[in-house]
Amino acid sequence: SRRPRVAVVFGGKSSEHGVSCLTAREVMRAIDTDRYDVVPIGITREGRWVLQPGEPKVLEQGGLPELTEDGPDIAISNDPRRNEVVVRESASAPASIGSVDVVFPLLHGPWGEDGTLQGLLEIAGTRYVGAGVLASAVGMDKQYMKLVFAAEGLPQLPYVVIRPREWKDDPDAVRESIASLHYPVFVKPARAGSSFGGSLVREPAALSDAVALAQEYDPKVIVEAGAEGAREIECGVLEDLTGQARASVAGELVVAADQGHAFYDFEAKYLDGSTTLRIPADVPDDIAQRIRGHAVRAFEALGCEGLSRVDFFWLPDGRLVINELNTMPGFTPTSMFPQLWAASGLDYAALVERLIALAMARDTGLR
Ligand code: G1L
Repeated sequence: SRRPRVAVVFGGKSSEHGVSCLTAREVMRAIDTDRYDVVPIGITREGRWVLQPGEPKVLEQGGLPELTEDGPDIAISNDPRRNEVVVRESASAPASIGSVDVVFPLLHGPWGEDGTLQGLLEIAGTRYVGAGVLASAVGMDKQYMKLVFAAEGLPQLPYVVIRPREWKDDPDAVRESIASLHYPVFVKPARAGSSFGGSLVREPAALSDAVALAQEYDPKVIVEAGAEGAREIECGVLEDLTGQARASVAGELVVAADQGHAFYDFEAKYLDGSTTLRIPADVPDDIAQRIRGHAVRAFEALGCEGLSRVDFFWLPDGRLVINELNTMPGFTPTSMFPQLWAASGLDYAALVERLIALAMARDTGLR
């Protein structure tokens, strides 16, 4: 019997194009090619879908993984008898590269994790790794994510949503509700997909600039309580082969204090190496157990599939609150999610294998 074909889709129009290429390289390296055929599909920064020729490993230019724009364009067939990813060799006569059994979407932001790519794959009848349409869309929108957490009874910090009209018509009322969160606050685009457009606001005078910045990324803006002095603890959730959601050990993001960063600053967190992972997190057992329980509840409340990383704040006053859930967490071998599972006994290759197996076992057309 032929090997199942796994299409890895990566790159994309988002600011995390490069991260996505890097992640795709690692995922493709980890896929056991005795068991699966890998079909690399790149999405250019302009949004063109391009088949990546040759060995996935060739995908490298000047030390950094980069995708090739020279390959043939890709289109997804919506023929329900074929469910194929097809190559459009000329616009009028698409040529098939054969059917693809599973798509591994490694994309951030627009088209990637907001449910739209997932919807396209649903229509094509193609199985894919990770969250479906609804969970992806909810996981992308901080307002709706918080509504679902609240309905599930998960503890969280208060927040305020700012829509453009409210901000224009009655800024004083908006400012008043923000003041009740107590400064400092975080001001962020509601559907960010990354940390861009967010800022820490220490005083009311700095609010207008922060809202204007966030609105450049999303007209809907969310303001969150600042969680001063909180420790940030994260937990991985992964389905086992029976479809039961399981929690990893908890891990802590430790941001070096003395580097002059606004805390939870994007740069500190991802770019300059001043953040380290402490796995397992050095927290009391009952805190770790509550985190793991809440993580699974959050996963199920959103209707996630496959995997998620769930992030918490452990506050100086002892309260534990959920911050957010990420349906597409950082996924290089050194990222938090794979490291959490490595510490829980599942290495990177086994993780990738599990995700593909879960996707292959799914029904299509029944959601
Ligand atoms: F497909 C999975 F497994 F659901 C999946 C997809 C995407 C896991 C993790 C990611 N992450 C990324 O694609 C990214 C964080 C590299 C986006 Cl740029």
